[in-house]
Amino acid sequence: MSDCIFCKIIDGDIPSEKVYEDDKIYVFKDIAPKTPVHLLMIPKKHIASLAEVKDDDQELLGYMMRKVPQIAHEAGCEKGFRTVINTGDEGGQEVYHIHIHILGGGGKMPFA
Ligand code: DGP
Repeated sequence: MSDCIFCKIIDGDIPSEKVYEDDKIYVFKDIAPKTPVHLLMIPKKHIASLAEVKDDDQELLGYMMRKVPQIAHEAGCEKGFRTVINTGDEGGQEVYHIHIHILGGGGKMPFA
């Protein structure tokens, strides 16, 4: 998706603070962190939102869920973390490339 800012982050056209990358996913620090640890996990495949996930994407989404605890732990969320997926205009979604917020590190816990 040429006009997607998260696709541009994956491609390196927009700078980001990467914390993890493999062939399927990219994880980076949120530009406006709500908690001491606030990461965004995105698939390299452009999927606009959770509402756009297809049957073929189930394995990828499962892979992301399996990676979340590992990456949260490595980021310092040993005592727990919150995951948030905002979906659609009324779900508070601002960027239409599906992403999982990973929030933790202490302090007041927002919804994101
Ligand atoms: P959401 O409302 O769920 O679509 O959250 C989008 C998040 O993406 C929001 O917390 C801010 C973050 N964000 C938006 N643009 C950028 C960017 O260019 N770089 C980084 N690191 N984060 C961004």
